[in-house]
Amino acid sequence: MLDLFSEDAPWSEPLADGAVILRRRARDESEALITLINDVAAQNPFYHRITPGGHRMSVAMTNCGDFGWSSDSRGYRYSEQDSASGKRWPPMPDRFRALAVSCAQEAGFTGFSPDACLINRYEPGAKLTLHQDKDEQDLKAPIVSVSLGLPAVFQFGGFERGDATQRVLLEHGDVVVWGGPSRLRYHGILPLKPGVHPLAGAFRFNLTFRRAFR
Ligand code: MD3
Ligand code: FE
Repeated sequence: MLDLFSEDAPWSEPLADGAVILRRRARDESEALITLINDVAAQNPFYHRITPGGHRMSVAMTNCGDFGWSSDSRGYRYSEQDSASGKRWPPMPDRFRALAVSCAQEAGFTGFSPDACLINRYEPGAKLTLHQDKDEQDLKAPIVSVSLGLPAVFQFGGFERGDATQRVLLEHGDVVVWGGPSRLRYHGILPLKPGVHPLAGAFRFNLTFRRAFR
């Protein structure tokens, strides 16, 4: 049916200089995206990485694309292989790339060409403490993040760990584009509340599309 009232259509919310939330932007294709996540995970399973400090991360991760981000006792890095299995990462599905590129474009970033997609899986209680994403070579390229499944409270701060933070709820289908001056802001995810999502079950998934190497 034609959506005459468009209360159902995606909308955008500016968050900070260089950062915009495209609310529900991925909702209509979310079922296909979750199927593709499961396909990737069937090849390179979600895994709770160990930080260089020796802690097991509460978020489980896998990747697709030419490069994937992971950590082990030796440190954090982007690499062509999954250090857990020694296998290459599965290719980035065309549908993933197309979504990331068009969302970046809608946010004003032309020419985005992601070479890495990190896939995070949150279970109840899983969190990501405040951090910066700065392992990428080209900090002029934005990061595009896609939230699927259970909602989570996202925290975003300033350019130093101790700066004040804002809290924003990220829900199923929300896309956030981070670039320009926001690219190096501290950010994190508060512990996930338990729940059941009709498409994602007891989980929250987050895709982050990145340009790791020039
Ligand atoms: C702000 N992921 O994977 S997405 C990460 O929901 C990460 O799983 C979170 O932080 C998640 O590194 C947050 C939103 C996000 C992603 C990257 C950013 C916000 C960002 C990079 C710079 C500034
Ligand atoms: Fe991050």
